[in-house]
Amino acid sequence: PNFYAEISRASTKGEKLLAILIDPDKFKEPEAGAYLKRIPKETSHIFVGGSSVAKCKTEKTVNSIKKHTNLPVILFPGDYSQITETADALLFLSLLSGRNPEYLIEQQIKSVENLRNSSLQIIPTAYILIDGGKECAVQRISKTKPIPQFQVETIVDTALAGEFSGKKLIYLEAGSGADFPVSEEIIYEVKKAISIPLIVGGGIRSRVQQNSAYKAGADMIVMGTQFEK
Ligand code: 1GP
Repeated sequence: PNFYAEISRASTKGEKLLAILIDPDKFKEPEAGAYLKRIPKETSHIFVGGSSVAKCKTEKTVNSIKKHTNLPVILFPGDYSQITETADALLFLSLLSGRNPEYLIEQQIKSVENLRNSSLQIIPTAYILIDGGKECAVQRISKTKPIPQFQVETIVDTALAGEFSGKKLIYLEAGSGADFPVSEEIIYEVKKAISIPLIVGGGIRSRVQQNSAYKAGADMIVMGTQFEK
């Protein structure tokens, strides 16, 4: 299946998607079955990735997830070493909110060796880090600043610049474990401006937060921390 086409179709029809994020660094193989049984039944995708993951751990995690679920497994890598062929697709991220060339293009170039002969579906994704109230791992590792939530216009312009550059998805990220998620106003304004699917994640812990992000215009929500607990 073409995983991007499926996301895009859902977005056009107004169907809401839910991705559960699994960090290979925190993943425990013996608990995989029980964990995957407990995720919400409307889960549409499993995202796998983290900010600092030991080599090979991603592949082991993907393999073990695939033993327990048929949901598509999409890589959401913190760096190029987290790319593994055993997943279904790859969010090919560019951190457009930041001004660190390492996460704008260097990591992408380093990944080419692994992707050249790969059958992984590559989905160009504009990754936009927005202030979630505290320093998050993305900020720490990428050494970039998130965009403050009041700078709505900058966020919208960054998302549109991503779309104009050929990105197929916009991902608004408040950071894993954020104190507060991306505001409804930001989601609404970005969704209104773009014509590609919108992913929102970071600090979403409740049904109420989930539903308000959907209502504001998110096509897909990513939840990690809530289910790690
Ligand atoms: C982080 O958007 C994801 O990259 C999910 O964040 O862990 O806060 O759910 P949480």
